[in-house]
Amino acid sequence: MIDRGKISVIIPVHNTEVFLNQCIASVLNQTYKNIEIILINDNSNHECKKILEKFAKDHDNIQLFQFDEQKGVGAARNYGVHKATGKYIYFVDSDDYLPERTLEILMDNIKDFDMIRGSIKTTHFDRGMAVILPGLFNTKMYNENKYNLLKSKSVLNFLIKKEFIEKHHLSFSENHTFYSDLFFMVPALINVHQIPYIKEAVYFRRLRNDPIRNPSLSQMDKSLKVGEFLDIYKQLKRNYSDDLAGAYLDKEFLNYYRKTIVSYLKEPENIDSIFDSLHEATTLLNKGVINNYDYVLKKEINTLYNGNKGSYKRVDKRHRFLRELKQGLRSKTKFKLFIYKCFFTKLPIKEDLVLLESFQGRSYSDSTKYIYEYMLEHYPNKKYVWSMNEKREIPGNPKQVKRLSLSYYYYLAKSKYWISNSRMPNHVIKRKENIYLQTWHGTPLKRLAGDMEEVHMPGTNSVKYKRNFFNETQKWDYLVSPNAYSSEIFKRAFWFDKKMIESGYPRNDILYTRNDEENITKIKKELGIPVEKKVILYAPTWRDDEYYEKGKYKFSLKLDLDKMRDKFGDEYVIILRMHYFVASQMDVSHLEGFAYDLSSYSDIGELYLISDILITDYSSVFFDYAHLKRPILFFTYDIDKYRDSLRGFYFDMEKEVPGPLLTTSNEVLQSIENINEISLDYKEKYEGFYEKFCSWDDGNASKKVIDEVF
Ligand code: C2G
Repeated sequence: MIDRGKISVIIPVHNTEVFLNQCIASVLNQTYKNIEIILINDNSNHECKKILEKFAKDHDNIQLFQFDEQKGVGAARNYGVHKATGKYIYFVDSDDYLPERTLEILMDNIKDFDMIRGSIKTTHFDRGMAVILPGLFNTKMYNENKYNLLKSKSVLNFLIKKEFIEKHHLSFSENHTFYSDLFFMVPALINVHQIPYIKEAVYFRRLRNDPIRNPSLSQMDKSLKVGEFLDIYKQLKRNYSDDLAGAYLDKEFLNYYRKTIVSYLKEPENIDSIFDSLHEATTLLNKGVINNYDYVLKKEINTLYNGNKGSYKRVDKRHRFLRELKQGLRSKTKFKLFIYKCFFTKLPIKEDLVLLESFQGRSYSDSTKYIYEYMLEHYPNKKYVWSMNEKREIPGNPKQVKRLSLSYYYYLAKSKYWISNSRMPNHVIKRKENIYLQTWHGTPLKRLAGDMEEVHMPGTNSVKYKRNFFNETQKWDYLVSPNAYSSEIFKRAFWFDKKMIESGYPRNDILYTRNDEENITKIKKELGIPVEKKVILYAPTWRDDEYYEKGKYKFSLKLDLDKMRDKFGDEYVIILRMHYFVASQMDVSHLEGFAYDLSSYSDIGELYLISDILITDYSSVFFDYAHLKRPILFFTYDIDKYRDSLRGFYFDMEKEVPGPLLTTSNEVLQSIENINEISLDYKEKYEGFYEKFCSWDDGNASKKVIDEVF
């Protein structure tokens, strides 16, 4: 490797302690060795500061500068340039990553040019780090089209001669947070004629997994960004008369208007707040630039240019409707949404209407069912609508609507109250008058929503998943909690700060009110289960990574049912109860009279009541079953994978759960044989577990919830 002069790598840092080690190590690890690393701590937290100080102490080529108040990326980078002693300047963000040859490749190709750029890849880093393969490096020259390199509006992965920066007094804006790079890059590009671009010199930019709690700059609030963008556009247009730069800025402005501003203006009050600035921006557009755009954009921009807010609002409203209609005509589903959005949600809300749903319309079950049955008795004057995938017999004969049908949307819009035990569709519009009671459906063992590091469900990207989840939880007015442990997790994982109803679960009321011989016999008879036989219930959860397609999960049964029947067939029967996400069919036809597949039976609570032993794994069912104080076996044959790579747990199962963790079917069989001994062994642990997770319930949770909401 040839030494072609020193590079100053400037890394501004603000609270990126999770990513920092990886980032700095990747710079230290560069094959191009003549570098100095300038770290600017923009007033980060203690943990971050500690990491930075350690790096600075351990490496002679790292210098650390600290700001004692937060000044922003722009100020930090300017300070870095000011301190740099290298011939070249290169910026890295403190959550990003460089493969080891990036700087070497850039240096080999910059030659006499003032700057060079490599390619930027955006990634979650969930497939590990990529490396650059050795090979032929293709240099592509950017001339007239040089502004294409600025599509991401960022200085990242440009290697620039320091002399050039000084000559043209390039600096970042210190008054702007999001687009501060443009102040540096626009004049930089005005002053170069040619820039080589090397595809193989890669810079990996991290897509943050938590857009809510740990957002990157680009994931932050729109209202701040829009104001800033307009401001920067106007300043740059006024400062530089260069044709190519002007054309670039105009194009960026029109794209930004279309992509971001239009959706920002959905709230009419936002039009009031930025209209003047927006009008001013349109007066700076080059003559004729708008001619190449479509009618709708032309009309809006011309109206803005004329400066009459009233007529802009009218045009905006009309176009918004047309856009919705255009979307709506794309498919039957979209048409329903169009009607919902543009008509149903404009109708008055009915005060006495309650819409209910359980497990996304899959069943008449869970807490929603018990809340409903309580309300039916105590609030007979309210009108109830159940959202169901298929029509069922429901007490009180309420109206049933097929989930996601036109009448579902109609009742969704008209009902004042919504009660559900899981997420509603993303596009549900909550109006001011709506009251949304969310019961949720289990004490969490597996990490939930905001607490999940990576989301491994098929067809789901972590950022989108969390953002959608966040949008959902912000609609909840009330959330039911089964125990103090869950309250704490729910607040954090659901970003929930409204009313937590700490009542225990309505779905578990029957475990107190109907736990008697007469009732148990009745349920057994209804299910066709021999009354004299004892019952084992096998109720495992689903696996995020085993599926046929999105939402349809696989399950392969690891219990040896034939052996079980041979051993216990005289005394027991077994109920197989798969999670509602599992689409695999259990074939138990050859085990008639011993194995019963009740996966589609609506209410698992009734199955708890009639069973003498529960076998489960990581499903929240064991928290509920524990209310009965009956023995539980944990068939956790894949615990390492499940805990470590799929979900992560909130606590150590081995230490806390009130039964043994078993890994083979034989161990399960042995445990059933010795079930009395196991119960004795786990007695004390069970009591502690019950105290922690079950002590709020006493059979009155439905009443407590309803008293709170109504
Ligand atoms: N369930 C069921 N049958 C199963 C598994 C679960 O009927 N074989 C029901 C139970 O009511 C259980 C609920 O679905 O409490 C949630 O199931 P989990 O297996 O815990 O999994 P999940 O749907 O991912 O929800 O906070 C709880 C979590 O969100 C878990």
